[in-house]
Amino acid sequence: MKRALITGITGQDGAYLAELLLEKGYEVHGIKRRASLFNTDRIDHLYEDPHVDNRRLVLHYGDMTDATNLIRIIQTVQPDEIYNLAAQSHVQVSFETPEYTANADAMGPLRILEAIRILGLEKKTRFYQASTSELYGLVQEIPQKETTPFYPRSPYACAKLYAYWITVNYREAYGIYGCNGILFNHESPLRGETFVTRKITRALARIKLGLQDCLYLGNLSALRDWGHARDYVEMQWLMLQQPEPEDYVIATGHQYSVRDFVNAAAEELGMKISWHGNEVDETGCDQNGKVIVRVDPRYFRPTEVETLLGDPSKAHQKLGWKPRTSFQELVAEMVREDLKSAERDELVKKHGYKAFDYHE
Ligand code: NDP
Ligand code: GDR
Repeated sequence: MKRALITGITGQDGAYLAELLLEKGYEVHGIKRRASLFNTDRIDHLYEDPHVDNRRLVLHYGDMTDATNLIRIIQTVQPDEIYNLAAQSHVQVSFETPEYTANADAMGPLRILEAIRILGLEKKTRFYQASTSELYGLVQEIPQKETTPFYPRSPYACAKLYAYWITVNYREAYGIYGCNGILFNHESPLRGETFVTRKITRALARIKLGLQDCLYLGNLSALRDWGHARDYVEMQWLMLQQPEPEDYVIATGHQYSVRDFVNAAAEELGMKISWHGNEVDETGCDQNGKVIVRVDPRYFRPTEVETLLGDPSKAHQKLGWKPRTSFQELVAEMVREDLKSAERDELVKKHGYKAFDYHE
């Protein structure tokens, strides 16, 4: 039985990847941060009682900022594959916490690669690094592929740039099987609520049911290549099954604006939005002329990534990978799930309880 270690197992990708690897018969170990709440919602359906023998899902407390902890876990688990998904993954937040972001997102992968060396696992343990289309930042070529030059535009992207190159360097210097998956934005019903897609589907579902009045957004014209996380974790696994380690772009090859995403989500809910004003004071009105979307400049970034569009030809040609979920299917699934949770909140409210109502 193969053994995998996933950092960031409580995140969106971690949950989908853990599910995939368990289906494939792996013993899956995950690193989870200590928090004041359980914070395992995304993997609760996979949870196994720690008192049961022969578990195939094991969680370890750990943190990307603690090298001793990472070495000890890797020594105990002796993994065949490490998927390094843990990161402070929010671009806007990285402007507020740049040093912590560098510690977790740049030094974290270095700590794991060093642990592999210190423990003499260079020939045993394969390493996947969650690299990102944010590396392209101020884009130098459209569409972006493996050979497109990088130009990072945030502390997050700068930290991920170090992580990308240290993975390449340890591959070349020490023969470690290390790969970078350069993944473009991927979403799902498990997406964190403060990323733009989930923020939109969650808010519109709540507006539809009268639980919220307005959705506040930043740059509506930003263009992204959005895929489904379920399709993308398959590629993370495939990358580690090849005879030679290589880096791959994972994307759909299709691009939409944030405004397009709002329109598509609204349409799923039977709403139609008309847009007025310009980019700093734009509003979106429903069929009755009520403003339900507003631009709030607090969500503008000090340096923005205006456009991203990936070329996944290498993944297709070498690994036979193609995304399965279309943009419309992705939006529909996210809206469907957020409508269900809005309906739960509506019920709770009807019975006199206060429903969760936090917006960011
Ligand atoms: P999430 O933000 O959903 O998950 C991040 C995970 O990392 C969570 O489990 C989080 O734990 C954990 N984590 C954060 N900081 C630490 C730390 N210091 N120590 C240990 N664990 C930590 O991200 P996604 O699942 O969306 O993304 C997975 C990876 O892929 C990330 O590295 C991200 O940067 C990268 N990426 C994502 C893309 C996307 O579109 N989703 C695209 C390209 C790259 P907790 O639950 O406790 O917060
Ligand atoms: P991104 O995702 O920065 O691409 O990083 P996000 O969904 O945060 O932003 C996408 C685009 O939408 C614009 N935007 C807003 N963004 C947020 N979060 N909130 C808003 O209200 C809002 N309004 C407009 C942003 O300015 C941006 O242009 C994600 C993360 O998952 C990274 O970890 C990953 O590396 C990249 O995708 C690829």
